[in-house]
Amino acid sequence: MAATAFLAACGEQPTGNNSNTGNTANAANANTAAPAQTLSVGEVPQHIKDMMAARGEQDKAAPTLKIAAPAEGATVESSTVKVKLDLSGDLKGYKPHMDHETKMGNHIHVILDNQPYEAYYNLDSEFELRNVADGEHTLRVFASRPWHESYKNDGSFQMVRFTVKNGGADATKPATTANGQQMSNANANSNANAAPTPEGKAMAESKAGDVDPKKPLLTYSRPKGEYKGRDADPIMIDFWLANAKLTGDGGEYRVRYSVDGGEAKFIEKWEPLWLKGWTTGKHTIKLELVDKDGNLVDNGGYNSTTREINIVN
Ligand SMILES: [Cu+2]
Repeated sequence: MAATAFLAACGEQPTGNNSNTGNTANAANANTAAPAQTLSVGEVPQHIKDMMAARGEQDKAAPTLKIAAPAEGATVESSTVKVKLDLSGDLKGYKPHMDHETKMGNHIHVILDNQPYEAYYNLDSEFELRNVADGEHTLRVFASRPWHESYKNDGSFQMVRFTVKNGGADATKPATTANGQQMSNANANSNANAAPTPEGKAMAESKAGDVDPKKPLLTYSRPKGEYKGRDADPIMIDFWLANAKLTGDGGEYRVRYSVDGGEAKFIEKWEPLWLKGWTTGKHTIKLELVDKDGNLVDNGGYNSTTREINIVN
């Protein structure tokens, strides 16, 4: 994995429309200032379009998820919380599964409280949230494509609240990762039929927000983790919206985003947004649900979320 250390941020010529510059797609407008980055809205990249085409009808599926465990309102007396999901609906061939070679595949995004999501690939085996702290928690799940774009039909998204009591989580244990694209770990046990070690992960300490499931709720999904190569430019912003319609979809809300604390921009239609022009290094992305006047619509703190990503190239 030739991690060529790579000092391109300064002095590159503007890359204009970077058709296929691979690792060198960066620093769009860096005249001399170091990590200057000018992002613009780009197209769905060709390799994603190719995957869409190869999937036939699957992209038009309407998967329905049910959280079988933990049950809404459940008390779990363990710091290991087993997640069990049922998938039904109009699937058109949609099935979570990781391809061993590409390490990609349909999967479910699983979110404890407002942490970065974890990927869940094999619904036939349980998924474990490990080291979950005592207290109240929310769990959110939704169906996702191999390139992490969520299915946005009713029923794809589910949320429950549960409580961990006397779970014995080790509070000194550090969060497993803040920068991890942990997808590839999920298949440590991927020899399909072998006695399943459940997928799962130790969780950072967190608590539920005071979320009202009937109120507008923005769930941050992408970007997250580490990006390299063709995946690093453009990068997709994607989220789940419950109980709220954006202005461009006939509603009254907007999603406001900003990168690296810069100028706020707005998303007015609920669909993935591909941004190009990323420079190598760490970046923060903030996503917020706002009303027509630009005021944050609060819901337990979840409607304003900032994540850090790392572009390694
Ligand atoms: Cu994903």
